[in-house]
Amino acid sequence: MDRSLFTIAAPITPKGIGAVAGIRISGFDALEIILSTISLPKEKLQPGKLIFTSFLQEGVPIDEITVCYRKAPHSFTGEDTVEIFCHGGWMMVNILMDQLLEKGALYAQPGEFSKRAMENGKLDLIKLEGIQQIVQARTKQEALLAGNNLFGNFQIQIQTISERILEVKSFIEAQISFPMDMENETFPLLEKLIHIQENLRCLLQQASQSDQFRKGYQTLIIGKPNVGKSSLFNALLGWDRMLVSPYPSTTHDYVMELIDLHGFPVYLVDSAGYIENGKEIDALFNETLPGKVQQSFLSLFVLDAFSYQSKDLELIRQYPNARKIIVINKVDLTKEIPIKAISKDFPEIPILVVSTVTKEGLYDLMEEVYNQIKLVNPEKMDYYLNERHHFALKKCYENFEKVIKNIREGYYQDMIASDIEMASQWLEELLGYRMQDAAYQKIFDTFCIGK
Ligand SMILES: Nc1nc2c(ncn2[C@@H]2O[C@H](COP(=O)(O)OP(=O)(O)O)[C@@H](O)[C@H]2O)c(=O)[nH]1
Ligand SMILES: [Mg+2]
Repeated sequence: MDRSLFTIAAPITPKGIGAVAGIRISGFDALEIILSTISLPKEKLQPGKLIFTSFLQEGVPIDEITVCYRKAPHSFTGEDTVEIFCHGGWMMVNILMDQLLEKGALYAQPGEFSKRAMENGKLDLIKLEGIQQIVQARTKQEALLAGNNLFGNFQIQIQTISERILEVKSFIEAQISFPMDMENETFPLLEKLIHIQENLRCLLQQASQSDQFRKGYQTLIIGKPNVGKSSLFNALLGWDRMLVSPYPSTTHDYVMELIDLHGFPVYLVDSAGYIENGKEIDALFNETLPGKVQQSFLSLFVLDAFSYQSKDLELIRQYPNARKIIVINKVDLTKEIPIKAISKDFPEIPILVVSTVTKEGLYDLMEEVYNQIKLVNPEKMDYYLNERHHFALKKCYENFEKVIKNIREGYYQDMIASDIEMASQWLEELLGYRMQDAAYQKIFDTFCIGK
């Protein structure tokens, strides 16, 4: 069945309780369908105007709604589109949807509105992915970064690089075709190539930062039983997520929650207490711990200031390569804080002194976590790139490296021309000019209904 011949409809607001809910209808029959369900004549539905009216079921008004008609091609999808806003909650939306389907609309599939928008030239691939990133944003900063992708700056940057590549490609091709004519040309080929390579390198750096941002900054809290890991977890989270008790081994699992740290998504993970020769369940936990530390961005090693013994540092020594912070907790209980001895053993590791009871030091601890994040994000993120962008950029860069190496080593022309061609094809792929239908479909499949 060719769905593009049909008019589609779907809720565009999430399932749940809210003052207002929206439905979008798009396609050739959108206007006719809506006119058969409202108490307004056609001439009242002026394009682009929000009109107040009633929704009818068998001629009886069942809800007050607003309707906005957009005439093709001046709509999100480029087709005739009607958006209606009824009262919220999910039930009225369902009743209205039933009516629209009965009048001939098909229930839109995930991403189907966006797909039509692309097919009608209303959206390009990068913008489409930007919308998806906004919808899925976990922090304000993420939404703002994703928002940048709507306004074409990234496309302009890629197009500029593409044009520069085309310029050097034309030069090399001319050298192949008309070697005599080109002998006296003073084209700074290598200089231009290096400049393009530098642009690509900066974008790759942005792509790596974006990858880490998307993954989030997993921050694992570890230490012996009863040092106050769960108390710290709750305190940093701002609510009592974990059970806290004076009995050792209250926590027996990894528990993760998301926090927004100056716009960065930080996944805080509480864990069980580390016991070296404990019961079976402790052994089980110990087995999983190295993997967990390795996949975490950062580990907070918690010590108890009151019961501190130098052998508590053993656990820290087991992970020489992990990014870490030492947290000395319960400083409300003692004035003798072993900070000097510890910093002598671990001069490189930041040490923070806190109390989850008085809350002292907690702000500084979060600022130190933020410092660690900044260390891996040295540059301002201008673009928020996804895995697809990263892959295409990497491929383009690799081909480019080959080009420069071959030119430096004196290989010339045919081989170089073909690598340059590959590099420019990867940029076209990035902009979506060369994508196969299946690859497109994979992107739409990740969309929610109504988008
Ligand atoms: N005095 C004091 N007690 C604390 C502090 N943090 C945690 N505790 C107590 O230490 C005990 C163990 O805490 P918990 O968070 O369950 O430790 P965990 O086993 O490491 O998760 C509980 O009785 C907490 O109330 C602190 O900063 N000061
Ligand atoms: Mg605990």
